[in-house]
Amino acid sequence: MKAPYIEYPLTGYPHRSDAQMIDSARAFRILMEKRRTIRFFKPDPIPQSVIEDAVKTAATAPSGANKQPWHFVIVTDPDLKTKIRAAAEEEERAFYGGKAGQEWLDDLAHLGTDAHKPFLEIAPCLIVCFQQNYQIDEESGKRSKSYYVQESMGIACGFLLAALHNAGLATLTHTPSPMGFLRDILGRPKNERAVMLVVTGRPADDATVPKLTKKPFDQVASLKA
Ligand code: IYR
Repeated sequence: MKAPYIEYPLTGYPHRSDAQMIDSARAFRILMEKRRTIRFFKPDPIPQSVIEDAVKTAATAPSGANKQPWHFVIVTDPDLKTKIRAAAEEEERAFYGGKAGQEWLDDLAHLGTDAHKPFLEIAPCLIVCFQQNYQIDEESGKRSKSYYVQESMGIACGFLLAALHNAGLATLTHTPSPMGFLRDILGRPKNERAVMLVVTGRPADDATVPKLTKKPFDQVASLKA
């Protein structure tokens, strides 16, 4: 059944002049250009409300038929982090030991990454992002479909990274493969699959990042005016 349509300005987002738009688009670009994937974290805890606000931001993402096919597990428990690190490093040893194949390993060489993942224990918070391949109604147990799950998840995870960065936190998108162990360790249902583990916290004072460049605008976009 069609939902009632409500007036968009009533939902709170103001109409903007061109000048305001130009300023805020530039300010946001400059903010986002400062984001880097960080692998060195301070162990200091971060306020829970910061993480909750970032996850709430992620959950505002558009999704196929508004099914919101995601669940985020916020892990700060040290024992769980230790378990996750042990299981992730086991997968990563196989990956770096040859499972990835030579081309992939060659492509990663400039990042200097390996199977050693101390940040999974050091960082104060891990946000494990699960996609729901189908949904199970909590009350009736009835199964229903999700649509464009990968696309929806990608957008939600992008919002999450932007929100954490905006709050001043460093992030690392970690994707040990396969990630089946996360469902088991975190006790998630079988309709869910972990797609990304977002490690977050304050960056270590001596954190370093590889010197990388982003492609220029004319390589990533073309104008057909
Ligand atoms: N998951 C591994 C390997 C890895 C893969 C890609 I693609 C990267 O951009 C970085 C790392 C790891 O986290 O080390």
